[in-house]
Amino acid sequence: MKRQIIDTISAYKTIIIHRHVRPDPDAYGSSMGLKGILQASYPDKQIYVTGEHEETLSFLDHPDQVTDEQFEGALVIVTDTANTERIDDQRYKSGAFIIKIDHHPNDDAYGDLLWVNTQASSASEMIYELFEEGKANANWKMSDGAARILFAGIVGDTGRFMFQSTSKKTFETVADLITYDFDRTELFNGMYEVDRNLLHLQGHIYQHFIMDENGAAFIKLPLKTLEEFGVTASETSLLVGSLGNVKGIKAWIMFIEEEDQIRVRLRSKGPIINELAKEYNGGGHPLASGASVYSWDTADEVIAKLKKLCQ
Ligand SMILES: [Mn+2]
Repeated sequence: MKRQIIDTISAYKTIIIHRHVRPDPDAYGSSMGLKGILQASYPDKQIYVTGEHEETLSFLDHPDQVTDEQFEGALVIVTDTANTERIDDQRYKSGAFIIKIDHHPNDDAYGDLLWVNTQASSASEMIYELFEEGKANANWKMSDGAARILFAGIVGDTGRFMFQSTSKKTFETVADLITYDFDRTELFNGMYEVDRNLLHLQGHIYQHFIMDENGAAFIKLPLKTLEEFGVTASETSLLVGSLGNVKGIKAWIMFIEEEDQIRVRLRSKGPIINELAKEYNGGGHPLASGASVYSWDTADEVIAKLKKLCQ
């Protein structure tokens, strides 16, 4: 499969790389890392990364402006994106040939050529594997910038190597990547420095969350609290994981009041919570879900059900 991808790449003059909407470091890492490798390896080809820029990832890189005309006859490569609805820039359809490179379950098997490896820690790790094949067979070259952004993608998707998906291969990959010239300290600062007001709110969450003897916990963040700390409802998504550090916690909910609803963010270390999310206008993964309620009374109902799940 990797050989076929490399042969296909070598046959096209213009290559446009896509990734998923609301990008994370792995989305940027896999798409822009591949772009860097291809630019270094094929100076005569036109290589672009499309999609909307995410401001919080400015320290990594920026996508390109791609015109409709440039899609004509182009090879489209989509990385890190499980299904077509989530592809950023729906013009992917107007490419001449589509390659999917991803590490999520292949429920939506789109594309003319697919390489899906659910064992890979990240799409960035797969791009490095593709590079190794290209290096051996097609004289592919790595750039320092590509190594930097692939490293960021792997660090992001493995939660700094803490998640189960981190393998021997992951460590071998980053062992190679750090031999290139980039500043890891600067990179980690970009990834993990947090605005002061958000940290103050995190302190508030640690001080005021409520947990029962079975490890069911919650925190309510009404509008006035968000205003007091100068944090927007969407920014609070960065804090949902914080309570995971609490000793003995099993599952938790962060309630965030918005103008027209109360957003319910559920997380778990064991009890399955997406069924509960589904009961309240939501859904998601078994251990990470979201829902919406429209009163604090209903919020209390969700808390009661979470407590049952943790018994
Ligand atoms: Mn990913």
